[in-house]
Amino acid sequence: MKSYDPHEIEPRIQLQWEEQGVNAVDENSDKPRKYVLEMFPYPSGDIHMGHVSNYTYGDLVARFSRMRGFNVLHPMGWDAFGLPAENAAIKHHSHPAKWTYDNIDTQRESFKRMGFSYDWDRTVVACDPEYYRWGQWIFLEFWKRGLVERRNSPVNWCPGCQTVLANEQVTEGRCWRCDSEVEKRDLTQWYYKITEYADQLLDDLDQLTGWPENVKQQQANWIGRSEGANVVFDLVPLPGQATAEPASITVFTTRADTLFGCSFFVLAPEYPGLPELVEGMPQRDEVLAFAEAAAKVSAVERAQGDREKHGVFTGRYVVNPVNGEQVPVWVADYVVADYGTGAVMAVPCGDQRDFEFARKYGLPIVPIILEDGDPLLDELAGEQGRVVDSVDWDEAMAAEGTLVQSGEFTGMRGGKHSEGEEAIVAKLEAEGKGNRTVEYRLRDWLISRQRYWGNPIPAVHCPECGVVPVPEDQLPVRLPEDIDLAAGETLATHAGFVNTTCPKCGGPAKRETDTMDTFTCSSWYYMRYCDPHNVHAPFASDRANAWMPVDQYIGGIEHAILHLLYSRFFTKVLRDAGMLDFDEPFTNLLCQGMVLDANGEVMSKSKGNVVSPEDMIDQYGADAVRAAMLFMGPPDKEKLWNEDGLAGMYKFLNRLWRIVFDLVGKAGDDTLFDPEADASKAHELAMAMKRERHRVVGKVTDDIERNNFNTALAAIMELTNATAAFLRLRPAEHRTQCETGGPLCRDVADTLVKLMAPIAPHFADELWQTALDGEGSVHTQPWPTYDPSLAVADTVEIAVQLNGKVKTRIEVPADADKDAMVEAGKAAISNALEGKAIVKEVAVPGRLVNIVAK
Ligand code: ANZ
Ligand code: ZN
Repeated sequence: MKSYDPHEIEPRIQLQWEEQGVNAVDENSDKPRKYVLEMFPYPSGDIHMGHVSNYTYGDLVARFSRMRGFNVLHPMGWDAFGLPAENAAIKHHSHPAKWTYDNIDTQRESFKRMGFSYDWDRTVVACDPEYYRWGQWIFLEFWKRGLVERRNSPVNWCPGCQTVLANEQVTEGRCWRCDSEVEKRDLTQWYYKITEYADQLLDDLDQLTGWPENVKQQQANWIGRSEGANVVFDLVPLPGQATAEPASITVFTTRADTLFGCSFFVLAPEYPGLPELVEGMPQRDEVLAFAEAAAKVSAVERAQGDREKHGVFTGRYVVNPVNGEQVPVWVADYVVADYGTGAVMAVPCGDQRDFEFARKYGLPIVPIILEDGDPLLDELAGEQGRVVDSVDWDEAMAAEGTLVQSGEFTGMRGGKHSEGEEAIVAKLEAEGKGNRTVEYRLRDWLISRQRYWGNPIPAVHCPECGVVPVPEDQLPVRLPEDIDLAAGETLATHAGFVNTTCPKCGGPAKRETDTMDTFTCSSWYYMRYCDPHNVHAPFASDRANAWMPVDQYIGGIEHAILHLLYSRFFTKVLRDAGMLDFDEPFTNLLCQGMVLDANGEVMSKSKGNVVSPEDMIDQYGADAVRAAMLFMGPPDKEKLWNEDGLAGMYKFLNRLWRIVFDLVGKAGDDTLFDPEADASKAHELAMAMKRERHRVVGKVTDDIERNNFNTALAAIMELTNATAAFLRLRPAEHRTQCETGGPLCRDVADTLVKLMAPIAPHFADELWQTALDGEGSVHTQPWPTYDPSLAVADTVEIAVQLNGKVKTRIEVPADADKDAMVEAGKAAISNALEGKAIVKEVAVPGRLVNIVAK
């Protein structure tokens, strides 16, 4: 037996895989297809432990699926546009392409060292003109479909990255990438109209039964569909004014049922009609100064409930349409401009934000909805008009209850979608004072970026024809290679790029110099993998429809909103364009948990606690690293990386290596025991091993199908232990006169090697080829089958008690009923029972028999 040497085995086996093409997809195979995909990485250079876990999970699923008889598509590529490349180029006076492709080379080597089974022939690189060309083509397709728009609006500007950001890329007022405070600027930008798909993106979440609930919840919250009503409040004209200039203000509310409790009105600081509203008022200067200062507070911060709220009174009043009451109009920083109408009917009784604001500024809190059991309910019983106009509560009322002091609606249930809400909206509609409507939190996707290293937006600005799309046959619009970013050159200053002719009139024109958000590249790369060399289209529909949707997608939870939402959007648009015949791109989604250091801290360069996968491979080999990662815990949970676990796994592999050789040595020996007939200790241990073999294959199969990789490996260890217990017997004990033990040993060896193949692929292949003398690669072998009826023990050991004291232990058939157990128990202690009268017989299946006798 040779010893286990991963450093010798792994590179050699990797070469074999390449030569034999075991990872290549066969488009003509008639096996059922399976698409296993991990999110493609940004080529940042060295791989980290997060890559190791994510891609090890995917590789395990891919290898398992191949052995299960699937034709597996398992590709890899690079999300290669983006700022870090540009920044590195500026720093080193080089070109972003060089940095990017160097990093891709490094990363590809690391992935190969890890033994990941990608079909490298299908690689997609986002900055390759052959790929981004089709991203431009898709942009034009979106444009044709009315889903592209250029508009001027306040946008998020990151001073650090010197570019605009999508709403989704701003967290708590800061840039998702560089953490700079984001500013609002008015700019003309390009948008994808994702809001047109808001309903579908929300409703189709129901189809995604293979997605984690929390991801679906985050998407639903982000889309934020709210069903409610617009309600019109007339403005009270100023004294001496014939009519108010804006005659009314409309609000969006989900709680029209609370209208009788509206005691003031709040406008967002950016509310468009605000300057006119306060023109000529004594409050004018104060209001406008407040609005200017408050506008700086980001929408996200304003939406945070726990922020201190500020506001000023405008001096103006509006009329409540249900009771004619005049309510004061305020401006406050807790109302956002781009939701609903930017105006709110404040109901401090029912809304906590309004409640806090009312408390702070001494505005009335009128009780109009009460929880069941509230003592005020009795006091107000039957009163339609207002009796109580203030309360001393600590917080706003619960969301549902009974309406009080609400005119004809008094006594009805109140709440979202309640009886009261419906009745009041019906009345408003009848009087022309309101209408049902739906609001979304989702905004159109701002896709233009003022950076070089991205996919150029294929448009031309012509003084005669306006904004003109670049014709398809002129794609791709290539990024110029001769650019000196370090010298401050940009696409906009690159004369060779900017100056062009108009595709429509042929006159002199300027190219669009914005590039697309890199999330556009990652929104369809998985479609390109299905047909990566197509030169006529992004992909052929029949290829994409044959492989997709992706059966198992694996990636980080940080993509719960952005990437997954955008990909779902692209899928639906391309489906509507007739290119795809399914609604959702990813059937099953696994979001991996972070890999932390041994103390539970995030690994980072600044903390100096980064564990290098390359170092670990140098010491223990890739298979041990893979297995240790899998064993560290459930894939969707956080994992604490520690090297002891890795060292332990390396030991396990060594042990298993010897066991497999040992088993094979016994397999050839036809003088072994007879596992079916022999009653020796050897027989017992052999039967236990055989049971474990069937049980464990069943468990590993189920576990991997449910992505429980750590428990699958734990089960393999249990089979290993059962095998070791058998092998530990002295050789003489194995030998009896029979011939059936050999095949069992051979079968267990074979099984162990195949079960390990998706986990430690080089290790298993080497054992397959040497110890087991197998044909070709283990990765082209079928997955072991099992017989559940052989997985259960046929006897169990039970305790036999006399008056509660254990007298002896006996074996009974595992399926023995209570009577049989009692009979066997009585027989086993018949001596002790002699001369006694039996009072009671108790049997606990699988555990014990107790005889009570006097
Ligand atoms: C009156 C009311 C009474 C409200 C009550 C709530 C509770 P969702 O469910 O998130 O859609 N609102 C409307 N526009 C707003 C804006 N631009 N900025 C801040 N808040 C705004 O929230 C809808 C509710 O948010 C609306 O219903 C409105 O307050 C507030 F007991 O109207 B409600
Ligand atoms: Zn023109």
